[in-house]
Amino acid sequence: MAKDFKRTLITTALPYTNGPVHIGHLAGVYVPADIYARYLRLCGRDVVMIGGSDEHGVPITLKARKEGVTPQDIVDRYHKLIKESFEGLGISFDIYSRTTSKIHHDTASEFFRRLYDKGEFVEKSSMQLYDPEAGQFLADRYVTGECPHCHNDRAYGDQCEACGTSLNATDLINPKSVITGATPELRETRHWFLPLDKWEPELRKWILEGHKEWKTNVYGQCKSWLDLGLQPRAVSRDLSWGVPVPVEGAEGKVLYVWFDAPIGYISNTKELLPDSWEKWWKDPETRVINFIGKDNIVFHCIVFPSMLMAYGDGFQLPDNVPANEFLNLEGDKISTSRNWAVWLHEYLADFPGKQDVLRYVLTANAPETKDNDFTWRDFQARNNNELVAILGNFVNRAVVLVHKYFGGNVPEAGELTSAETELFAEIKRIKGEVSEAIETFHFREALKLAMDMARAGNKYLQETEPWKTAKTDMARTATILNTAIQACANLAIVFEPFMPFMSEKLVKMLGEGKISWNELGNDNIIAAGSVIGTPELLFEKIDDEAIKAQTDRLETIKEQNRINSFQAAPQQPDVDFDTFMKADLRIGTVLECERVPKADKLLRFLIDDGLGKRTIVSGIAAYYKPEDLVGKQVCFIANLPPRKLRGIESQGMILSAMDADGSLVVVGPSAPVVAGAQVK
Ligand code: B3M
Ligand code: ZN
Repeated sequence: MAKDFKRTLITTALPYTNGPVHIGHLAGVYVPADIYARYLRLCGRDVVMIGGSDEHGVPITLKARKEGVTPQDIVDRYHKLIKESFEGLGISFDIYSRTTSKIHHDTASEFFRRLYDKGEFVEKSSMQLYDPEAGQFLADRYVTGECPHCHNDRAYGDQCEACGTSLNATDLINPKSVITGATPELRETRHWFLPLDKWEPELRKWILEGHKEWKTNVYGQCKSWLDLGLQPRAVSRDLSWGVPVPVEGAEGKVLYVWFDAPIGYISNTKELLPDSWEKWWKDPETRVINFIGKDNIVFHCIVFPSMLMAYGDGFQLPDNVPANEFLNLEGDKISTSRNWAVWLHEYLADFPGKQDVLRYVLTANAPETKDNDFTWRDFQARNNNELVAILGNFVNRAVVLVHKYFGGNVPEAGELTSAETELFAEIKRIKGEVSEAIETFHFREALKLAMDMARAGNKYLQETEPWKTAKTDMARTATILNTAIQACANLAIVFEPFMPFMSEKLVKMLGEGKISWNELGNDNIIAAGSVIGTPELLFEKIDDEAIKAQTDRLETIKEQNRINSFQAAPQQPDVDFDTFMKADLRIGTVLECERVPKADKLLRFLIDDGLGKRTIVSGIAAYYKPEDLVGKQVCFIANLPPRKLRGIESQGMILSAMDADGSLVVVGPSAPVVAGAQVK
């Protein structure tokens, strides 16, 4: 439990700066981390939340090359965009820095050097692919070629995205350099390896025995890595973008991005707290929590802890690594390269003032135990049916009624009845459960409980009916509305970690100053006589049009991806000219077109072919309404031998083009011609 520690250091995975952040990042890492940090702060605990951009790695250099700019240009662009959009969503980092900073380069460099001096690395030579034209070694994604498993010919040097297998660049069939297109050759190169096997016994003890409370997805992944047996892992690369390897004779080599990135947590803490950072990392009274996505588990639970143990000097290992699974978008995997994402900066522009709606939906639907799906329909429904109809509605009724009956002044409560005591008992019970859920990283459960508090408020008003008592008993009405306002104050507190913008607005409306978790459950947070601000809606309905704009955008992207993924069939062997000329291709005008009964693929055409009328049967019923084809001109082969299809004699064949998705489009002249015109 968090209470036993003096302070909590929260780290959040450092996003790569080769693109903006999307809802998958938010749901997986930043929203849960922010809920946790805000909750602890509200409880008055000592917390820092560390964030920053991961600005090294091969994808950034490839993007720079593609755009003809420097890697620094790329990281500058996305660091700014990411930082600003996190601020826009209210992610409350105490620092959001970057791994190209001097303090990070110095810290990472010193870290490597200490391990090197302590003899913690093994140095090994190996054969790596080298681009003779570019004069450099080709790390991971700098090589593409054919996958040895599924024979996809666009596999990368580290992974085949078609079959998901992780590869070594030297496994690829027909490898090509991404830089020059040249065929790479094998050359010898030296690298430093961290022998993870050395730390295996300690890792087993620390995780498998000491942290059985970790989420099952995290614990399970660690166990299977450990059971497979750990291998030494290379911590350097032949690359010019990154933290240079601080060893003589290591020119042209940098630290592997996964070596330097987690050290970024330390560098950023140093930058934030130059005088006291050590107690945040080395004092056993500090609790370190790493918020990450599931693809980062091995680096945070195996690799980085091994690095910290190798370094020694009291560095604390994480006390928990509450990694989430993945969020999908409308049924498909989120992908930066395929633009299949809801980008945070675009959301903020499209839905100004609705940060909390996104925070709410991503938490209500968080992929805590399994992959989950984000859909715009669900987003709309949760806003309209939960935020507007339950929470917004309760607060609005309470505030409006205080204005209506008491001129906006919180009335004095008289004698409490069981309705009031039950409501506050319920609020106190929920407080305990929300605390427990947040402290054990069950954020969606916590949010659901908080919503139950708003439901309890609505139920209270429904049962006490102050609009009725106002006709006969103003003293009772005063008690009810005082209670309702206290409930609003409780909601402002319980929702602060989840929806800080709403909470702030509500606190202001209630005329309060600072709130604290301690007050949650109290029935006298707002003093009688306080002036309540003019009623303002906390949430507004999101209409179908706004949702349609988003789903239309996704449709367009899907269409674009479909086109981009199309691979034209290889060219057929040559056909001699005379053979080709024997095919009698003509244009005909469609006189009649109808479905062939009991054959869902077939259409029967009656065609004016210039000589007379002919019947052709064609398998395109799935793609056309027959009536839409009447009057159209089509290209057909006139001299195929007649063929019976479902008892109908087909006298020729209508030509169609097959689109990327396999659908058929009839081929015809681009301007009207006479029926029977020959196609030459
Ligand atoms: N940049 C990978 C990722 O964004 C990586 C995380 C680093 S955390 C030290 O998934
Ligand atoms: Zn493959």
